Amino acid sequence: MIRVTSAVAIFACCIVNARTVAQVADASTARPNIVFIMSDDHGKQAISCYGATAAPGTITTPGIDRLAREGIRFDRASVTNAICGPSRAVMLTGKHSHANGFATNDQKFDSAQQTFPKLLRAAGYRTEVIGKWHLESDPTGFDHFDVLVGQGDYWNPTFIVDGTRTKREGHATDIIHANAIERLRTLAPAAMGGAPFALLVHHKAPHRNWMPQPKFYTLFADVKIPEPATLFDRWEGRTIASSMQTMQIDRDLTWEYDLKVAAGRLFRAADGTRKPKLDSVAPWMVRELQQMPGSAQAAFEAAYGEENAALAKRIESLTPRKEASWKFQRYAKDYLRTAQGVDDSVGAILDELDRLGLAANTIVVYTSDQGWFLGEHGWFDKRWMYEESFRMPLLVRWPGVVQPGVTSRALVQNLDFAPTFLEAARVAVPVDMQGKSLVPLLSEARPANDATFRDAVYYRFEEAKGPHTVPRHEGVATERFKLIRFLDLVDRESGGALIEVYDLERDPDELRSIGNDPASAEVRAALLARLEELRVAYGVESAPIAP
Ligand code: SGN
Ligand code: CA
Repeated sequence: MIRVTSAVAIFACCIVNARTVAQVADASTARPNIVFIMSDDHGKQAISCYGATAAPGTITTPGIDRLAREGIRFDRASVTNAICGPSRAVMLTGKHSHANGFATNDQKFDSAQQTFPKLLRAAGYRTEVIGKWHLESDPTGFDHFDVLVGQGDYWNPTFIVDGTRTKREGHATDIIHANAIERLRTLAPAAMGGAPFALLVHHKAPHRNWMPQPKFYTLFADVKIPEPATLFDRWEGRTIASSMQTMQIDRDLTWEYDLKVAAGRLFRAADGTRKPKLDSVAPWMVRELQQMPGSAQAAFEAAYGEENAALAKRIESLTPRKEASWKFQRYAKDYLRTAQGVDDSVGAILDELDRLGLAANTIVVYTSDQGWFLGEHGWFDKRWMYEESFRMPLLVRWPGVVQPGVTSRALVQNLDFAPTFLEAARVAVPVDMQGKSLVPLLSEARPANDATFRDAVYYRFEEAKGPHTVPRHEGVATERFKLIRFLDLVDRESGGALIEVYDLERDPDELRSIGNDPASAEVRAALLARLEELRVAYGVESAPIAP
């Protein structure tokens, strides 16, 4: 690791040549600023530089696309644990969940531990975080923090500003964005003078319950979002694991909270089959809707009222499949509308960096705390190691270092953020960090480094008792294959854990596990062996199962 050395000290040595001195002097005064923008639950299917596969040609995300044009787009980036708090803990520490101690959303992050913001701060960076935090303990290692309480509300949310609670009026995306701009303006003069900063901007959107800013209420009103081919998936060809979830669009979305339909008025309570799931709408869920200011409620009624009334007329005659299609449209549009606000924010942050003269010496990252199911396999939510939630968007712009418009298929993870930012800031990466710096993938030597960066990644989801009832699992993914082992589900035949194996080249949608195919026995054994190696390398406890 390169140490930041003052030009004066180097001159004193007299032995180095003039060119080296000039380079070091330049570099030492110009450590890059870092603007890390992370949203909550933004899948690549909803981003146009990734093809916007959910609705090609309909979804446009010019803000994020600009980062792809001017920087690098990672196509196979993945998380180590596809859930909010744990993903954030991994990002901060550069360690897997079991090593940083925060594996499920109901835990409390040990804020005394080492994080990259603390190390940057010790090295002279000014560090700040704004927006969603969701780690239960207050942020540490930041000169300034302004974060949402817990999940945070969309409307009139309460923030914790350097330890003090403050309720603000308005929509979370607007408030967090305005804060980001205000912080950039405040930080710019010192940064231009050579005092770098790291600003973490964490949007709440497009998290459930997908409440858009009113300016997006009518976006996509006249289009039909294509239904994913697997919207009515019943998970044949896989283990029973998929059927255990409660994240189905047809069954588990609630009328009021998720779909924003006044179900109480729509349905006859006496009708058993049509009875709204009112009992599953917790009071705090309803509160989110009630918190909407009057003007937003009026705009909402104007935009959604007619469609809701039309549904009310038809609902008795809708087949379950048609009802699911209706739910999908409402859900997908609200999700995309909410995500549009994030893209606007990204674009405006890039514009502001230009205006402030900071763009040339600032690394900008866009990512999400994990991916998302936008109807694929019939689901909303995340958690699974399946592609949609396992992969997240990742774009990095670093003028002068990253060549504009390149892409990478390297197996990078959110585990790698911490070492990357440290190396970029020329701070030594502690040996106990488990990620790898992405800096070698950002330079001109990238193509050669891509292939050798990492041959396999380790994944582990622990929150079996949380919402959506996804069973605990761990797994290994290589360039071509993926093995998922369900930790608490027993294979009756072998007596071992249930295992799924996918050939991502032949079966990119993961529709048929080849885990028990005799012809794939070698692949399965090799993946299990690699899984075991990774468990040892990362210090994962508990006995492995026999192959
Ligand atoms: C809440 C959501 C779930 C979501 C988890 C985790 N329910 O419980 O749908 O999976 O958060 O999300 S909701 O009623 O709040 O909408 S995470 O982003 O924090 O991991
Ligand atoms: Ca999330």
